[in-house]
Amino acid sequence: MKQVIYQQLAERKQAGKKSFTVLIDPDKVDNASIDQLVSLSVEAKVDYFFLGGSLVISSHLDECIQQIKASCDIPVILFPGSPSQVSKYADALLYLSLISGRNPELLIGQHVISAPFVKKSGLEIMPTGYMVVDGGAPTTVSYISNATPIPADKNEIAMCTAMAGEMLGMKLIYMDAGSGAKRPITEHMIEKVARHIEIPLIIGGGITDPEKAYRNCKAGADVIVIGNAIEKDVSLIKEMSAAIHSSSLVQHNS
Ligand code: 1GP
Repeated sequence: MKQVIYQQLAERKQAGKKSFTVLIDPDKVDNASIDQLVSLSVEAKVDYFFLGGSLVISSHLDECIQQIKASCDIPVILFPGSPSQVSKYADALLYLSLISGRNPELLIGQHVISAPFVKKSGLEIMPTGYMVVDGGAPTTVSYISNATPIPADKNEIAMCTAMAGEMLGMKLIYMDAGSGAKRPITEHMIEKVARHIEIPLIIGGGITDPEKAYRNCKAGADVIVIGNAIEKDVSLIKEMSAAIHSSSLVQHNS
């Protein structure tokens, strides 16, 4: 199986380089906004695009990806809320298992149903332990997943969940307070988890200012995902990127 993007993520982690990911919700973009987003992202040296969401209503996922791929080299990684959000036009797929929840459908059930289709897609598959953390208000992901999020102050639960995910063979851990979370994940929790796993740690949900993104990286996040704040103000891309990359332990040239 392909491991090109994962290899790059792992190497970046090894080198202390932090990565910035812009989350694109296909429901919230059109041709013109994609063009603008892509050109600002190229300029700001965004590392990855995540595409998807807990609930996607529109049906232009393939077209969105093709439009992005036609105008830049930034890898497009699917972040699917359901198997219907798999597109062969992307570069890779976060193969998410909701390890913070106890809903068997999102731990393994939907994977079984979609396995032949996912395999046939030819996408690079990245097994990802997905952990939803309470962000202060119900988010789409917490409602749709029908699973209790990890309480925001239970750092040990987060740590043990991430450790279990890594030992089960997950290649990435993604801790998410949910899109538009009122309270993003604390640095204490990030630190606790980062100290106990060796695989790359992705953090997202409710990050709205560059200082918070910077602090998250310093606490141990390897990849920062931002969606909502950029939807509201696309010009934030530049500042966010600068903050995240400046937190790298080494010079960020790529
Ligand atoms: C949500 O982690 C992502 O799943 C990003 O969250 O939209 O709040 O930036 P925001």
